[in-house]
Amino acid sequence: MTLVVGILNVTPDSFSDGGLWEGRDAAVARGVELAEAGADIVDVGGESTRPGAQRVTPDEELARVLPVIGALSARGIRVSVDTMRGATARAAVEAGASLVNDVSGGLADADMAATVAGLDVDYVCMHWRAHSHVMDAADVYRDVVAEVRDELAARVDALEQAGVGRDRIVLDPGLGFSKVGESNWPLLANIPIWSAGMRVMVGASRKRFLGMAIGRQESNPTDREAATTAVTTLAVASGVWAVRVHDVRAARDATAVVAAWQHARQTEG
Ligand code: PMM
Repeated sequence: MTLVVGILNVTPDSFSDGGLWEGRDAAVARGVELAEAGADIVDVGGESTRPGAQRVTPDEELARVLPVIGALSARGIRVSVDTMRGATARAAVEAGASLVNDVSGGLADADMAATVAGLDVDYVCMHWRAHSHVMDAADVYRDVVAEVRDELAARVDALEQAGVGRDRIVLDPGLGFSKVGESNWPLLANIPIWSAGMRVMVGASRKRFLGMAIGRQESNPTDREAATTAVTTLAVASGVWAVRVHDVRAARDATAVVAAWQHARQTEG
């Protein structure tokens, strides 16, 4: 059964929920709400990666995420940390996180791979080419599926060399990261080609390319919720390990529908 990962950005500037859960108490309450709505994991991030975003300092990132991770873990909620920094990943795991979600796949911090190798946790290795303030310019592909497959394979090699077990790694196509519009769809439509049999996480929730596909490019991110659920449904039907979403209840409903559909399937003859 596909896991539902609920998004909790403790940031002033994330594209959909930025500024909503900035204070510790508001963030913890939101994390509890996500878990009660059915999130298997709550993904806590302290640094926005929206197109154009600037980096936050390591201290600021830690101050945002650690108290929230500690409080949610203490309530028995499974937490992941959304960070590109090895030091933040280590501190988050010490505070209770059991999954490291690195949108840079280890490229932003040379210490990330060795850090994760020393921690007893799973690691989401996302496809990434450049930091957010320049990533749209890196949306240049001859064959996006082959290039993402090869670039992810290189990251998996580097992680394995640093001591991260292959069975610990989850691959993510990095929808919206160095992929503005059309580049995203071949990755969704061809998951088996680039994922090499490894576990997959998909993070399409409310992103720009969905606005473009439904003909409402300039719309508010929350207006992309039905499109998000459509992608969730198709991703779950294709067997992904996890979907990362803002609206946990909608994703839970989609996973239940796919399960009912697949359960009723008859074999021919
Ligand atoms: N997207 C965002 C942030 N973190 N992590 C993973 N693994 N995959 C994603 O697609 C992803 C991510 C974009 O920002 P958001 O937190 O505002 O959705």
